[in-house]
Parts: sequence; C-alpha cells; structure tokens
Amino acid sequence: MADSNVYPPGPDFVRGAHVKGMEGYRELYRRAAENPEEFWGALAEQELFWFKKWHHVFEWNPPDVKWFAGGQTNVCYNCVDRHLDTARKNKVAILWEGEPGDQRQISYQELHRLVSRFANVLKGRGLKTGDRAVIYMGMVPELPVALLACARLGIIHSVVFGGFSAEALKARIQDLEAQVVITCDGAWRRGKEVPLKSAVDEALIECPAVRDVIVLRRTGGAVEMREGRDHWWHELDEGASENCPAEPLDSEQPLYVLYTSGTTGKPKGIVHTTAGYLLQCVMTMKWVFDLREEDTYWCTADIGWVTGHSYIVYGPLAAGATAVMYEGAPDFPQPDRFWRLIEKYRVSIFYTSPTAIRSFIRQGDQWPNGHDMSSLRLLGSVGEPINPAAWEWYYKTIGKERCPIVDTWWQTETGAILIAPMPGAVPLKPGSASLPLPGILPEVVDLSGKTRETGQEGYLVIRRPWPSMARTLWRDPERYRSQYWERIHGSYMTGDAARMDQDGYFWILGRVDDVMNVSGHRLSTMEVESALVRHPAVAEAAVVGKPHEITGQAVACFVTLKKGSWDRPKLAEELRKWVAHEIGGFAKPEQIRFADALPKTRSGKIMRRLLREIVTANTVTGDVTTLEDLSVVTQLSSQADED
Ligand code: 7RM
Repeated sequence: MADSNVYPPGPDFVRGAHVKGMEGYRELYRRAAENPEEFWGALAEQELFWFKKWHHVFEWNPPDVKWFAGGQTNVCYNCVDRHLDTARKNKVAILWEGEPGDQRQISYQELHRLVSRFANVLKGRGLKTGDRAVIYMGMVPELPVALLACARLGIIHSVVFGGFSAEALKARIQDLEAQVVITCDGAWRRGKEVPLKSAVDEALIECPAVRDVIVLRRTGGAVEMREGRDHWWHELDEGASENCPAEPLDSEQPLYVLYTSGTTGKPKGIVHTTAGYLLQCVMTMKWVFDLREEDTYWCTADIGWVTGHSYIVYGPLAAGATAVMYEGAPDFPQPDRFWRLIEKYRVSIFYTSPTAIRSFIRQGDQWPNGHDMSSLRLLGSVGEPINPAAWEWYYKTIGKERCPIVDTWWQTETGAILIAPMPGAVPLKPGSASLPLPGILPEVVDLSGKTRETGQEGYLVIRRPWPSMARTLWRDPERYRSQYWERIHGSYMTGDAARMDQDGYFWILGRVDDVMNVSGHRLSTMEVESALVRHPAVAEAAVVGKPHEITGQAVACFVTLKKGSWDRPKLAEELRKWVAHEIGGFAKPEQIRFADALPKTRSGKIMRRLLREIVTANTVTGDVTTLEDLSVVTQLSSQADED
C-alpha cells in the first residue's frame, strides 16, 4: 500500500461542492474540534425539524452519552413530512426497480401516504412506542415503508437480512422479544424465489412473544397463513387511514437494533437512537456524497446491513434525495445489470463495495463499456479495504477519470461514515479512507493507549463521542462497556488495525479480533465454530478467514470429528450446507479441513495464527514453541484444499 498516486479534486467538482478545498475542510474540522457543542448544536438546529428543542448538545459520562437531551423530534417526520411543504413534495424519493424489471417511482407525497397507512396498520395491531418489530423482507419499497412507519411511532425495528437462515432469524426475534414480524412471501434473486415466509414459520415455532405476522405479497408463491397470527399486508392496508401524525419522540428514543457479529458466537444487538443518528446521516450525505438537489443517488447495499439503513433509507430521505433502489442480483439477467441501471436512471452518485468491484473486474470491461455512464459524477466504496488495483479500475473504467472516489470507513456501531474524503476538498490516495470528518478524533495507538508514531501500525480508536454512535448493546450494557470502552480507557475501540501516514491519512488494515469480513459482511469465527459443533459428527472446530481474490476473505474451517467412520468428502459438503442452514448462505465455508487434533497451546487455546498461516501460505513459519503437538501442523498443512 504505497502512497503512490494522489488525485486532487478537479476544479469543476470543487466549484459546485458543499465543502471547497482543503481550507474548507480544515476550517470545519477545526471548528468541530474546538467547540463540538456549538458545532453540532448549530447543525442540529439547521438540519433537523424539532417538536421541542434540546437543553444540552451532549452529556458524556463514559460510556454513556446523550445527544440533544431534552429535545423531541421524529426520524420519519424528518425523512418524509417536512419535505411536503417544499418543492420536494412531488420529487421522486424512491426510484425502484425489481429484479424481473418491474418499476415504481414513489414521490415524497406518495411515500407519506404509504407510511402513514402502514403506521396505522401497526397501531391497529396494538403496537406502541418502545415495542419491537423484526423485519425480514427483500429489497422492495415496502421495506423502507416498514422502517419509516416504525420510526413514526417509536416502534424499535430490527431488520434481519433476507440471506439469514430461519435459525439466525429465530435467535434475533427471541433476543429482541419482538411482538410483530413483518415479512414477504418471498424475494427474487437470480430469477429464483427466496422463500421468506416459510423461514419465518420455522423460526416462530419457539417465539412465543410474536403476536402478529404481516406478510407482503411480492412473488406470489404459495405460503401458509396461520389463522389469527398471519395477515396479508394488502388486506390490513386497505382500510387504513392516511392520517397518522408522527409521534414527538425523545432525542434518545431507540430507533433500531441491528445485530452484528462480535468476537463470540452470540451476535450483538447494536442500539441506535434518534436525533444524533439522523443528524450524522444527513451531514455525511452532504460532506461525503456532496448531495445536491438534482442528484440521482444509488447505494447498492442491502437494507439488511447498516449501510442500507443509513445510506438507502435514513440519510438520503432526510436529505431529500432521489434514491435508486434495486431488488436483485448484480449479474441478473447479465453481468451488466448495474451499468444498465446507471444508464437508464442517469445515476450521478454510485456507492458500492470492493467485493462487487472486484467481481466486475473479473467479468470484463465489455460489460460497463457497453453503456453510457456519463451521468456519474461521484463514486463510493464501503465495507472493506479497497485494494489500489481495484480502486484504479473503478476510477478509470467506471468513473472515466472524472469522478472522485470516496472510500468510506465506518461500522455498524458508528452509525455513519467517520473517515472519508470530502470530495471537493481532500486529495485522494487509492487504498486510504483518508481524513476524519468534522467532530471525529481517530488515533492509532498501542495497547496501553499511547499514540503510535506516524507510519506505525496500531489499534484504531476514536477519542471523543459523536452523535451517531451506538448507545449500548440490546440488554447487554456490560458487554458494550467492556468491548468498546474499557480496553483503551475512555476511547472507543474499533477492532480495526490502521496506520496514519505523514499527511494524516488513515490506512485501514483490517480486523484485529476474530471477526471475518466476507464480501463486506461481518461474520465472527466463533459464530461459525458454534454452528459447526452443533452438527452431530463434529467434536471441535476452529475457523479463520482466508484471503480471497474477490470476497476479501473466505471462511476456512478446521474440524475434528467424533468417533465413527465418516465419508469425509461427503461430510465436508454436508458441513458447508449445515453452516449455511445455521447462519445463512453468505456464511457458507469455502473450505473444510479435517484433522485428528487442532493446534493448541499448552493452556488449551487454539492457535489461530497458525491456522491463518496454513490457509494463506500452506506452511507455518512463526514461533511454534508454545504449541503442544507439532505433528498437528504437519497434518493440517499437508491436506490438499477441498475446493
Ligand atoms: C459499514 C460497514 C465494519 C468493518 C470495519 C472494517 C471494515 C468498513 C471500510 C472497512 C476498510 C473501509 N459496517 N470496513 N469500511 N475497512 N476500509 N472503507 O461495513 O459493521 O458491517 O463492518 O468493516 O473492518 O470494522 S460493518
């Protein structure tokens, strides 16, 4: 990762940009650092609608923080209602295309009607502020409608990505004690139906708190509807009134819980609240995406991940954008579906992941080259480090060397982008997320919390609270404190390694904990290990991330078996399917290796470093003096890859 090429912003881009030139960036950054209360207070007043003004900008008693305490607002009101007495009322909010090619254009006014009606449906089921809804749907317009309807009433929503299995869904419904599940009959993916409702049925066998299931008809596939519990969305919606005022809610009212992988087998329920979260989503739409009234903006993430929450739903809508939303796979019916959509809708801002970019590179330049993408003016990347080669390809082949690329570093926990270039101000260096946004104080430190020297690797921490940070973990404030705030006292521990160069640019190097990143999706090694040992044949399992050309990392598993005679190749295939069943298709291991024992220290700890070396280089070079049984390593490395 040499800091070879530097790309300063082009004069045309700078002219129209929200923040112009390095002086513009430095001035904002300085103001936020010197007086955060004044800085964020002024933005909150200017950018959000309030039912009642706050009395304090923030109150910080580590690790507890309150932003805009005493204030009352409503996220849905800010995303929808307040646009209705402006020229945006008939502007398209959501420009949707289904995988089969069906289309919908929903204006802010129409969105208001849809959301109000569905909020009344939820009210009609007896749901109120503080109740919980689990949402398990495909990428259809009713998904943002469901989120916004919950936000309108203060019902805490938790979206479970449609790629998660019934098992994973069940665990989330139970942890949250949700009263309602909102789902679809199915979703379209590569021309096939992903059955969602049947997964809900399977999950609900052990979820007594769920009173109602609301089912949107999307694919028309056959579903079972249980009398008294299951209701069709369209039937409930038919009689619902379009008058449903947004509830004035406390600034710190929980907005949603999003489960993400941590270092244990149990996913963490990240809790985001109302005012601070929304403010930082809106600000980053301007600072990072440089959003203008006339833009057509497209973030290709799934709403099941945090990127979809902040940058398909809440950020763009609060900023009054026209956002493209696409239901299906990028390569359906052909590898040029994304480029076709950019050409068709004249997309100007395009935000995707390095994994997607690398797979486009592999498919060949003829696919993008066959389309007129001259509408593009800004490109974005998120989810994992982007390697300079992929960056250069994105810049040249997609952006035609006209469009800045914003490499955005953030996490489910941070709520919004924290480190990224302001495109009209900050020169780009391929592979670096560049400089922190205003109000963000990142540092690279050693384990004692001491700042590392320029150019040295260390742990990435954030020194001061910011408005969109996670407030706690659902029903586990202790884990929140110890995981994030205790390791380096008083600082937020990101779990990423990084280094800062002589220009103050941050280079993110990846996770330092047992979290893998597969196609930009977070997955814990322990989660996969726990899934494996639930299989009757498995005695012990150890899982590591293996470098992968396209997906960044792939899941590699080391397994020891219980006594018995096993058909190993057959069992390996069965275990791969088993993990997909227990967690979801995206977690399917690439590789299963069998061993008589796993490499352990004398105290019994699995030596993951060795396993990582084995899957990367197929040999072990480092220190093995703490290893109990050296023959294990020989056995593991001599095994040919299963794939
Ligand atoms: C938004 C999101 C978070 C983890 C994070 C990093 C990695 C994300 C970048 C990145 C390098 C980036 N949330 N990560 N963005 N690494 N450069 N621009 O992805 O909670 O699912 O994952 O993803 O390791 O800690 S997430």
